[in-house]
Amino acid sequence: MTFHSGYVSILGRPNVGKSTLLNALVGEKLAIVSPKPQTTRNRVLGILQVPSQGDRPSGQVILIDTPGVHKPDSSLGRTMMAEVRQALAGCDLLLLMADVTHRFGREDQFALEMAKSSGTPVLLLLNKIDRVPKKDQLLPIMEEYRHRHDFRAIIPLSARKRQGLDVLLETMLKDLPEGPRYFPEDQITDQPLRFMVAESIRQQVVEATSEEVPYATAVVIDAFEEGERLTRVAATIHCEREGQKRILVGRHGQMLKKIGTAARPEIVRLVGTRVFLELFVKVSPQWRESRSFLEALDWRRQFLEGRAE
Ligand SMILES: Nc1nc2c(ncn2[C@@H]2O[C@H](COP(=O)(O)OP(=O)(O)OP(=O)(O)O)[C@@H](O)[C@H]2O)c(=O)[nH]1
Ligand SMILES: [Mg+2]
Repeated sequence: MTFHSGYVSILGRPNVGKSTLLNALVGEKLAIVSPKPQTTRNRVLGILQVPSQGDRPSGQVILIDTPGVHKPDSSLGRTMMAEVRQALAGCDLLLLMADVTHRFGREDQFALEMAKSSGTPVLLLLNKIDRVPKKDQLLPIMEEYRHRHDFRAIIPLSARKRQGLDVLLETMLKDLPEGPRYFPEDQITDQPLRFMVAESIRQQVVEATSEEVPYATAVVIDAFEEGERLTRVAATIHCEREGQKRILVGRHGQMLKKIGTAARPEIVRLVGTRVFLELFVKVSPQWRESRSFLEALDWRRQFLEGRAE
């Protein structure tokens, strides 16, 4: 039996459900999901081991979730778009995702153009079909897309309800070349644990706050000490203004406490020990424009620098 493998990047405008799809396919929460757009800020790799089934060959699919395609208005936004371009470079297959409950807009067009100019085969995923009462409503949407690009296939699905995932899996495997197993069989991501812990905290910040606060916050792990039975984590939630800090701390520190309490179970699950979690809030004016701050947030860069030492 042949073994198919390769890198598959998920591309689309913010909020279409890219991270939801990554998590659904891998079966683990690897990426933050939120109803607020521009949640994902960096490439998130998820590794799928696929056993053979019927005609379907076995293989390994290396999925890359990317930030939503948008016109950036900050250095953070430009860094996010650079992450998207890096995910497109050298991948074997693209999954262009659209939200069927939304009209095709400027950002969809932008994503489509990126997909076209990459020269990589593209599968079009029409997501959120659970929100479409009659399935024949999908036909005109599919027809419209057919005129936009010569897609390898068009697959309606619901990432949230896990509908259409088998068809997607089978199509991906067929479209990927024969190749090696790139990662060990038991590996599901390349993200370091401490970054996943930071993201668990950011998920709760995004959920608990509104308006500009989710966009103006970043989580940095200051200390991460893994013991056999207890892991000590100290993290700082950076924001840009005093007013945001007041919101994040809350009256008598209640908001910060709420964020910590909500993040803890996931952190416990991730590290597999008891957790001592300390959270701080700091105003770092205009961190979204600071190159050094953005570089410090980039775990891939830290990893390489750590190795070089
Ligand atoms: N009804 C429905 N909602 C979905 C589906 N997939 C995702 N969502 C919701 O859509 C919202 C955005 O999902 P994400 O997975 O965070 O979207 P994303 O494309 O990763 O967004 P960015 O990271 O901001 O680019 C969340 O509220 C999800 O729960 C789906 O199949 N059906
Ligand atoms: Mg996302």
